[in-house]
Amino acid sequence: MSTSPQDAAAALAERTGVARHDVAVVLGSGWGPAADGIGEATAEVPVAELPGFTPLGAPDHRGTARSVPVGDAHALVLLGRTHLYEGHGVAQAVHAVRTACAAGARTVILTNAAGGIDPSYAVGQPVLISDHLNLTGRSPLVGPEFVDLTDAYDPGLRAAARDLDPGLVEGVYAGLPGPHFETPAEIRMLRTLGADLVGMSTVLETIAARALGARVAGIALVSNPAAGTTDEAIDHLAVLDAVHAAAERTGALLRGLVTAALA
Ligand code: R1P
Repeated sequence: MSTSPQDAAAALAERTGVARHDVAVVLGSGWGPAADGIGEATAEVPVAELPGFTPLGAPDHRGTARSVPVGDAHALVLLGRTHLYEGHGVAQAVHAVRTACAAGARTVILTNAAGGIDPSYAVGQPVLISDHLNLTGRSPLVGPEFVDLTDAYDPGLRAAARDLDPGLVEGVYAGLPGPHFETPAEIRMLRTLGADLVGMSTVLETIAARALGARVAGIALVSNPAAGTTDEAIDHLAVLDAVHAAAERTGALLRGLVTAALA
């Protein structure tokens, strides 16, 4: 059986009855409830039933793709993602984003739950990703594909997000392979390197989407203070609770950003 993103996009079109999805949203840990803010789905497909996808391994990553009409266009909302630490390889970690681009998406909105390195960040606060540090040691690109990542996180979409939610601040996201959380010494190192947020996703997806010419926006939800910045232990269930609690604000932001991307 073929596993190409093009075949996955064709299967998605058949299963959803929607020939083209204009914008894609990838929902990270705990972001599921925010999906309802984007709009009502006309179809929801388990991604493991599409070519090239494997069942998602991270807790709370439902593993479905929703087709959501927005005005005359359609958004593809992916509930959950494949992380590098799940062991399926880099191509698998970006397969959903490549499928979304093959399905027609010219804008990809990536979300995640992240540790807050910047001490001014509060748990439950969304932060617009302004740039990233890819510390996975990997790239989804193979061969001489010299993609410019100067404005990897689209300035126009960032401005639109700040208009929608004037309280939004911006920060640099460091993407590590995981799955372990970071040590306090690593967090001090990351702060020195210029990181404000840390997590285990997003950076490879951004590179893959930019290589395909899509615009990218990234929103991290600060789910916990990073290791060593407080006395608190880091627990994935608490991460999920913090992101769930912000669903009303983040859902409205996603809806607004999808609409702005389609304008
Ligand atoms: C840790 O709690 C998990 O949540 C985040 C981290 O990357 C890690 O997988 O997941 P998302 O980045 O998919 O939101």
